Amino acid sequence: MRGPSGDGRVLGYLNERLSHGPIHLTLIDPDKSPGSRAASIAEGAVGLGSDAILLGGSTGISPAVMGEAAQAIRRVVAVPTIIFPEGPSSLTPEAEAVLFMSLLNSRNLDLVIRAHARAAPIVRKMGLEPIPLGYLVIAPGMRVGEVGEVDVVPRDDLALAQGYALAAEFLGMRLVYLEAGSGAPAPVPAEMVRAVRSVLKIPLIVGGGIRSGAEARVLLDAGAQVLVTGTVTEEEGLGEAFRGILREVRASRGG
Ligand code: 1GP
Repeated sequence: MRGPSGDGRVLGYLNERLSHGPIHLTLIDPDKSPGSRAASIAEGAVGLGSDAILLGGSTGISPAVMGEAAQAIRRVVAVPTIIFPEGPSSLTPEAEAVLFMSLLNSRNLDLVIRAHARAAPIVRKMGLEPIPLGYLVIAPGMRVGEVGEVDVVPRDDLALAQGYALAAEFLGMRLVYLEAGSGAPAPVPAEMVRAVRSVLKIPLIVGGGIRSGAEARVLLDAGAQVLVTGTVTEEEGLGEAFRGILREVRASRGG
């Protein structure tokens, strides 16, 4: 289904939300939070102002587990449920869209483009909306840096991050994601976010290691347009840390 802008419905929704200011996506790992628990996190997060749900995170999530979580989430929230895939095996038609992402700085061609060739017919058959995204892993990279066989971008190599992000834009990708790695001890540096944002014309997602409103504020001030958090809700539920992050996103939207 195409939205009014010609984008798919979910990308159209994200872009419409982005036209009012920064947004927040809640990442839920259905292996850690299956079915009804995923749904209750999603319901609470959306109630606090999160703009969409990402499903993914660990390795080896079965389509059944993914599907059950997506179905449960879609019963309780109206915002899109988007797969944040580890590969073709984690796809389910129960979600609405999939981040169709190339791991730009992986040494493994499978993660740059080959797995995509296997996944694309499945995505089409399932009727999932593919959202073209350039995924760039910044040091320390954590687990995705290891399993993704990534040459991580050093935290002070702003030019390298800018180059990758621009290349993604020029290749027609619709979003760029700077990822420090789930559970990273610190988020992507603000200077890098600022540098990338200063050259990029497509929306910039920042995730990995965001655990407080203060950290969110620094990234938003640097120009992050989409913040992704996962660990904070897995570890602390919808408590003060998560609320603080959402408060900062809302404040940047002017309310
Ligand atoms: C991981 O960027 C996301 O892919 C979220 O990271 O789990 O550290 O919030 P956290």
